Amino acid sequence: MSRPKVFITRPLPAQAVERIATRCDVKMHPDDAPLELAQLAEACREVVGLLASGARVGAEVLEQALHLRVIANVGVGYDNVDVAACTRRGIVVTNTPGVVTESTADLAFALLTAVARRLVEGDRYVREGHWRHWQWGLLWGTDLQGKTLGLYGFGRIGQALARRARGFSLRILYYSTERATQALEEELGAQFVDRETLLREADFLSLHVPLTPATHHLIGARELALMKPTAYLINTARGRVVDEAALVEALRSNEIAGAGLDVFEHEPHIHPALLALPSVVLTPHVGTATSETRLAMAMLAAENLLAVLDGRRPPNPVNPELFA
Ligand code: 8YV
Repeated sequence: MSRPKVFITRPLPAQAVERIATRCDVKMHPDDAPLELAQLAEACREVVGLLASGARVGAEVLEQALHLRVIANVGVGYDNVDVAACTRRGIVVTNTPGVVTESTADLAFALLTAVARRLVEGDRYVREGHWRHWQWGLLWGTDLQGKTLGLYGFGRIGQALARRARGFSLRILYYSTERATQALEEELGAQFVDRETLLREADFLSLHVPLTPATHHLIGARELALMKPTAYLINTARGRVVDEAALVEALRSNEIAGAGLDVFEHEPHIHPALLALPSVVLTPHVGTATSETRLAMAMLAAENLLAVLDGRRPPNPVNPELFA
């Protein structure tokens, strides 16, 4: 019997590729860069399995991928895949929850401390040779102790951020469409509040929701206007959850104090005003970019892919209705 054909959209760790290659014929895009749509569609024509990392898999690709049985997305967010179309076609889509949690929460907390203590401004000040003598009034930031962290979304990553924040004596509020159990709220010292209270009371508002039609521009002019003028927005979720033009306006007019952003509305394009604002810390979508996490993501995606090709239920299906 011929071995199943699999395509991998960018070079992934050898361990994961070798694991798949034990059972499948593997082709892999050799560059750590996105494929053109037509290239991806062409590459998917004969395959039954696709390991998608940072690749947009929409109608154009699916139309040509007539043999495809599984798309194993290397990432927890799967807004890059047209899941509804896959479900209609019986194509299983999987993601990699769990393994991304701690590194993403680490980055969210790093952005939080970076904006609070003006880390990047300080670094630039030193490198550019402005430091002549110690100054009492130089680069004052804000304490974390006693401040309020507002978590918009309270899934795995939001909860992991709450764990970190506890150690820094932040007060923790959260809003989520689903309220956590009392036991978890007590364990994390997190209080459930309504959306408006969260926006009004947060000194640091951190976003932890997936991108869906319901969360597109969840944070816009109205929400930003409710926030404190001393508050910071932290986004390690998805750029399109925030109306970036409204954010720029809010920052320019001092409606909020600053932002720590790892994701952007039109990545890799960033609104030019954000680049010019010293109160904003920017990173290039690196929430999961650690050697440990990226390996774990690739291995989990490989397990998901192989499970489907073996006719088993994968650990992380995002369209589980296909197994009902
Ligand atoms: C990936 C991510 O970098 O897990 C996610 O949802 O955003 C990141 O881990 C992204 O999915 C690109 O592959």
